[in-house]
Amino acid sequence: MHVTLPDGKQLDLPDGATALDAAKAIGPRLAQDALAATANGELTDLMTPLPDGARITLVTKKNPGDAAALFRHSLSHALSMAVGEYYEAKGFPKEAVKRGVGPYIENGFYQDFDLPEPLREEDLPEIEKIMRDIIGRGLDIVRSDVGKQKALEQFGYDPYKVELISELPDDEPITFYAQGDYVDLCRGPHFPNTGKLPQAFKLMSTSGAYWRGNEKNPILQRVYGVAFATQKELDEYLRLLEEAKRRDHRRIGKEMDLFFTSEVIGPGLPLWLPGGATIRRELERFVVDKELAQGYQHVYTPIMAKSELYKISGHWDHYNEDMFPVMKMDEEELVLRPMNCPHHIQIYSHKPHSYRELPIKIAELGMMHRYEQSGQLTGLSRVREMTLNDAHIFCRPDQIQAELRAAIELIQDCYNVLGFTGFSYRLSLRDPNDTEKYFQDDEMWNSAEAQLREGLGKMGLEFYESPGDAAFYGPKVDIQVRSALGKDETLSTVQLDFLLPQKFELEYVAEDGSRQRPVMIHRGLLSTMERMTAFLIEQTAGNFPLWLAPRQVAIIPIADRHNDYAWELRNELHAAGLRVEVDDSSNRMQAKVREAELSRIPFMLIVGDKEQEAREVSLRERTAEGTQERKGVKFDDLKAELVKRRDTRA
Ligand code: TSB
Ligand code: ZN
Repeated sequence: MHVTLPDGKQLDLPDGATALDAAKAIGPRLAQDALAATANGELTDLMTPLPDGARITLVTKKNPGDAAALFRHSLSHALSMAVGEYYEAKGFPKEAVKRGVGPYIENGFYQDFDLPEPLREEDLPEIEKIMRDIIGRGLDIVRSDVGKQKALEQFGYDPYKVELISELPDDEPITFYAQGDYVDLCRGPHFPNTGKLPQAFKLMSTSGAYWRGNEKNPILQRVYGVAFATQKELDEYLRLLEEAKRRDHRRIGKEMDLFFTSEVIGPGLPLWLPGGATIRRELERFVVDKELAQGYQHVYTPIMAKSELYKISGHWDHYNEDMFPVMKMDEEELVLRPMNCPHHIQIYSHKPHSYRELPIKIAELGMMHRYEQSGQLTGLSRVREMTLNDAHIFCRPDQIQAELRAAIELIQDCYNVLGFTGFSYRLSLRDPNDTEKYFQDDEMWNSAEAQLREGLGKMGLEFYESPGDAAFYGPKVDIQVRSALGKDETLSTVQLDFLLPQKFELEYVAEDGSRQRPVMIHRGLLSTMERMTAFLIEQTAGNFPLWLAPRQVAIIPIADRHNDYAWELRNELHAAGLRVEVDDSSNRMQAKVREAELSRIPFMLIVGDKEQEAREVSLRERTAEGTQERKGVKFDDLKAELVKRRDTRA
């Protein structure tokens, strides 16, 4: 057989040669350094026979390619072996440890176990130590092909392996990978020797996981690890993880008393505490004013409707899984609305419209209910009751491009004020093969998708396409952000819909007197107040700009004799509409400052003798760069500055 090297050279090798044979043929140095290989672009290991005629490259430390996939997988074997040795040392027979799967994953690996007694988090360092020892032993990782019968015999004690082996074809060889006295059924590929595995790994946690992900099956114990080629990368990853935890909106929400959920009210139904409600109210005022200035008309509509409404709209057929069950009352069937569109459509149809009136933009802070899976619920970012900063734009076909642009620009405008960066535009298209989720009409979809693509193109926005993420009624431009937990989420959305106007037989009177069908643009500007607030908390790590901060100013008198002055200032700021408090507790000044800092109050005004005499304050301001101090600030100037900052939403 022969293989082709990256420089085009051909290498003749004996039949059945592996990448290690190829490396040896090139030179002993490379054979020493090689960790893995690619054959025709696919990652393989040094122990697997190469296909005849393959184009190969050798993976080394200097040319690591996707080596991480391999060493993460091999580390899961090291983990598996270490856990075996751990229980053997405790006196359990080898067969007492049974194993599910152990793949590599993003940033690391895991392995599932059925153990004679559960592993606790405290035991993980010990397991890690054994893993490092296994690496230190420098064991060759050996691949072998065996027949199905032999495989079944070898793993007879392990029902999980037996199940997997039984499902493999009878006539194909089954591969084992062994290191020392540890053998596992595995397709590979792996590193050639445990000694080549990186030490930059860490076991993170354990959790329960159903065998094969099926809740009817037994629960296995899953051990997770993270692994990188270098300690530097591992440290950086752990630092980011800490940072993410620090920003997690659920944690900050608790610390700042912003929201909570109550056991007796139910999961996914958050309660907004006064602090969180303040943030929300400020956002709502901000966005409603923006919309009014852009010609949106705000309405209020009921949060429920007869199920009939959703049968007409198509939600009944295409969105049923996300809806709460029907409420039966006398002769009527009611449902909680999962979307506001049909209600706004009723408002549009309430009166006839002429072409001159269009676009008509109906907006509402509309409450909706969606039956999200309980496992999916996350703080405020994924809930079951939510209020969407929603609008439906009814326009003529010739107005589509201008309205799409206006909607996207309004989003950009708001993001500018909020200081958001690091979001991306996703063009969410239908999956043409999914006939269940999507209304079927090729021409309609092609035309709507083309319009959105054109709109994004004309605005010069970079975007990526995502088939299968459209709404059932039309394609969307989604604005994607990343949560502290690393999850990709949709914040704002602009959706083009030719379907609902048809289902509800919407009309306008055209210039020539004929009746024409309008087009709908669904648009969530700030997203739901829930998801937006969650995102804002994580973006700012709770350090809100003045206009959004639930508690804006803390006045700290140094001694009791400054209390009157503090209250006088408080009353003046309060009269200017600022959210101010005086800490006239008997605590020491340092303790009061720390308390205000922990509460993330952006402005601290410290007042003592000197300040009182000159009608001044000592200012401590929290900024993204840390705390800034200004001494001897004239109170009247400061008041004007604070009011201006608030009003300009700086
Ligand atoms: C924009 N009918 C349209 C509307 O007119 C609509 O409802 N679109 S949506 O289904 O995409 O929802 C709008 C936004 O609500 C989403 O982009 C997302 O930001 C937010 N959202 C959706 N589900 C949840 C949830 N479970 N919790 C919090 N926010 C959610
Ligand atoms: Zn809608």
